[in-house]
Amino acid sequence: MRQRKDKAPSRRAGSIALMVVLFSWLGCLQGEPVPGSRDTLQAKPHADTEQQPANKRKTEIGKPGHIDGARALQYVKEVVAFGPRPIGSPAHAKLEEYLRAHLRADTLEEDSFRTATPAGEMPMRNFIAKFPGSRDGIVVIAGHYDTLYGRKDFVGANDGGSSTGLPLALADYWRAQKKRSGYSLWVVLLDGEEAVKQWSATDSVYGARHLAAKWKADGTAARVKAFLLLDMVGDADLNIERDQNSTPWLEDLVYRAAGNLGYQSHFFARAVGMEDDHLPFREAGIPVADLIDFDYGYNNVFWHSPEDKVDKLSAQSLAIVGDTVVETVRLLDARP
Ligand code: 1BN
Ligand code: ZN
Repeated sequence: MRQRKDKAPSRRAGSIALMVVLFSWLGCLQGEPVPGSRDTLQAKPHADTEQQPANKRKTEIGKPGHIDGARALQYVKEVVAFGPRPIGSPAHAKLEEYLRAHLRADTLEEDSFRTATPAGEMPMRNFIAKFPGSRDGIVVIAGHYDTLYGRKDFVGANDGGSSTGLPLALADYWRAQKKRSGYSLWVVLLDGEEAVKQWSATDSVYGARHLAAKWKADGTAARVKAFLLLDMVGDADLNIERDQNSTPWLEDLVYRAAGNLGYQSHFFARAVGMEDDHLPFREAGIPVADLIDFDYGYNNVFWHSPEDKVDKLSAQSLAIVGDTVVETVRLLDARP
């Protein structure tokens, strides 16, 4: 059994002006349910043990029909092996080649653009791999592939690595499915999530802002039924936040999906307000959910730290989030 982490708020997040709103964190420490959460299962940290009824039991990891967490972790390791991958770096360019190679069998769109940053004009590129479905409408699964700018000591296994590796494993899963009867699925690798100087509305989420504006202008935004963002999803001690900047009904659906798989103890024990790649898409009128574990090490101490390395991650966490995404897509497909 794994221990849950202390739920105290991150001082570091506060110091960089992130609005992380913690709800009743003292209550969490006492094992009480978080106000506003959908039920009390999250108060039982180990609800996904073998005592669960069969229909609530944890699904088998890495078996056919489920996301291959070991493969997702292998992708993360390969991505991290390029070294720090900030925009404009040689490692970033190598990673773009790697993404192209892995997604070349799919209908792959590259959204390349140049944009002003505090370090001058920079080239950036989003990748969009498309898996067509029979139903009208699109579900987007996205993550960012850049890492912290200006930090040569930061390899971003979780922050950048997991948000690249898990979407690649999801693409593998949907590619193998051949024919989809639900919505079309678009796996998006976003560039330029990290700030170049200091996180602000104009210095952050460059790729997301560009793609959301493009989709708004060309009518794609109106066809997107849901946008699921994956960021920092590999922590071995997995605690995905309920994000108050995300669309409530979609957050509820994600929680139901996690519950269907017996994973609810890894979801929504606390509520935060995240600023991340999902916000430009929300502004474009798209329902969004940010799946992020912003409790990475005690008090989030590994976040943006040289300690954000592969040894902190697990294949199981990647599989839990991956399976929950697949189940969320199934629930979206089942909606009238
Ligand atoms: C997540 C991972 N984020 C950056 N890397 C978004 C974020 C920005 C989180 C500012 C907290 C503060
Ligand atoms: Zn980051």
